[in-house]
Amino acid sequence: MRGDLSVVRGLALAAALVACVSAAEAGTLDDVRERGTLLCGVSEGLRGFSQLDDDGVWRGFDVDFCHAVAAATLGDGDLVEFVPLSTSARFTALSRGQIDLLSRNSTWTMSRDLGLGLSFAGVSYFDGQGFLVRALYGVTSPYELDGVTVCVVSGTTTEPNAAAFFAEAGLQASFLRFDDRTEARAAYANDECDAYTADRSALAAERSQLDVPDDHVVLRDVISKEPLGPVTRDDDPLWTDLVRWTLYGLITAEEKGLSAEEVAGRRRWEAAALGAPGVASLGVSVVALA
Ligand SMILES: N[C@@H](CCC(=O)N[C@@H](CS)C(=O)NCC(=O)O)C(=O)O
Repeated sequence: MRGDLSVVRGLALAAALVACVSAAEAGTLDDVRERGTLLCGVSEGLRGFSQLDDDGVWRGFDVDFCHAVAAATLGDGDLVEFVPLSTSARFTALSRGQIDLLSRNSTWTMSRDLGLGLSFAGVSYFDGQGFLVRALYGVTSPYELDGVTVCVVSGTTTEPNAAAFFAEAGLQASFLRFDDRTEARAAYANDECDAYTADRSALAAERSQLDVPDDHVVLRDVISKEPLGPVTRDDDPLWTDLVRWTLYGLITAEEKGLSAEEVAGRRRWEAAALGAPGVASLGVSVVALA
């Protein structure tokens, strides 16, 4: 995944964005530049999204987005300080300015957007909520889950969604709530609950960490929309724009099949053609792609 998104590092759009934003006042951008690092909030460990590898390096989709924003703001994707945050701490940490950006499998909801003084810069991953159950039950749909106990992580969109689902379906269910995903997984593995509900991407990650993943299935039904994306504070729209256009730049680059190597090649070509490399010429390249 790091390889895929290493497009981030070469992404010339970053430079063009910064060139535009720096002409105006940009509080968070100034803070980031003054500090020399981006403080990026990520999950405490969710395989595929943000996880420390054996060498103590953060890896994953959300982590790579932090690298992209660091490239956009500081010209070096490595200048990131990762701040692992629990589900319940993530938005407060952002509001209090403990981080510059939250890149942590967070669902864009109306109540968060309007009620927390936060902005969602866009959607980086379209997720949806599902259920993980033991294969031996032979269950194929959540509509068969009557009278079950369900493990869930609190402080998420997950429990209210599941409660609404069971109520609408006329099914009985009780919840075992956990602050921490690893505790929820352990409880599920210990048979303390019949099902584990979360975003389906997270369920796939959790399933892969069970002793025998094949003994468990993620049901196909999706009971909610979970548009996940990076989050910023409402009070700095220029910073939000920068984050948003970094995201759009990555999406566009992927659409165009543009890799870091290609960007580097183009950069070398431009340097040779124009006599000097630089932000301005890189900006032209990317604008031409849009
Ligand atoms: N997308 C949902 C759920 C996000 C969430 O935090 N899920 C938990 C449960 S899998 C998680 O990712 N935990 C990661 C961790 O414990 O660090 C939301 O924004 O509320």
